[in-house]
Amino acid sequence: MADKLVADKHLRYILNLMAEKKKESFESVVMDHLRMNGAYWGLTTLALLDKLGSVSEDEVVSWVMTCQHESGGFAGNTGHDPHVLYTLSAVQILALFDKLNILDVEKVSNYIAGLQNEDGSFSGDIWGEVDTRFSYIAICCLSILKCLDKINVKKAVDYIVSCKNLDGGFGCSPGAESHAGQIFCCVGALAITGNLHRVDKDLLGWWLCERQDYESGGLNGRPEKLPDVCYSWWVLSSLIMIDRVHWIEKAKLVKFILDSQDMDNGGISDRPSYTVDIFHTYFGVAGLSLLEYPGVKTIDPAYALPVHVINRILFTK
Ligand code: GRG
Repeated sequence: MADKLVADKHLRYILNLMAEKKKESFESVVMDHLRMNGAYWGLTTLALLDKLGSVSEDEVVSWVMTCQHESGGFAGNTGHDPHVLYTLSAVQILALFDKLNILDVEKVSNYIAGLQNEDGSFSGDIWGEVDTRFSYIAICCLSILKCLDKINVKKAVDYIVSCKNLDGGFGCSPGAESHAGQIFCCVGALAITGNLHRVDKDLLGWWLCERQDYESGGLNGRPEKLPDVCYSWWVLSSLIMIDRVHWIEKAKLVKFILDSQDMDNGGISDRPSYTVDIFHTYFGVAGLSLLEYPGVKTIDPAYALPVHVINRILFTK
């Protein structure tokens, strides 16, 4: 049982994972193809703990740039293929370090805009898979780069709304089951584009607050599934964006996240007693940030970056 966030242990865990000597570890090897996402999860956790200064900015930024392709998109690692999933993480990492100025914004934004389809949806890369995750990524990325005018926002929004279900939630495509991860994407994209009035807030808020497991306090991603720390992010951020976060029991959720920490070696896992990983470490700390846990910096629920970073980007020229 844990009664506090062991921030120093999480810092050690993340720094070890990023260090060269750990490149052969199991977690490192299975993450090889999505290292860009892993870097975003680890670095944003550090930023929320006010420890971003513990890593070499030059090293990270130059590695990020080695992952960019001629098309303008970024890959998950050096020598891999580009995809919007990694392009958003690359842009977010540069934003964390206040280094967006080194980007060829024209090139990156053309890559993303070129993936919009006739019906307003977005493909993730040249191979064409369509998913509301990619709609969110395109909108979030282009908003950070101040290039939303490069896409047809109205069509993008109408497509997202076409993925809304009778239960108030959203799926990955029209008619697909509501899932908290996709709900974050759809609500986030609607928030960024000023279209939250197209969400049925009470209906969706009810579906989202029903994700809380009464016993453990943790949240799941859809009915009948196990609670998982990462939904502290996907569900809570959505509830905050639609102004219904007071519909869950915050103290119980804080306890669930704290109980999922590895108190000896740092890191946070899916749920108490499971094995930690960087994904759950990030979404656990990000969840605590949304829960206003003391000592954790505030994260923006739509952009998934610290509020001070978003303010720097959106409110400066
Ligand atoms: C910048 C935060 C951020 C996100 C970028 C990639 C993306 C946009 C969003 C992903 C949203 C999503 C679908 C999250 C869910 C991830 C997850 C834990 C899926 C597991 O699904 P199942 O079916 O698990 O394996 P359940 O919990 O339903 O049993």
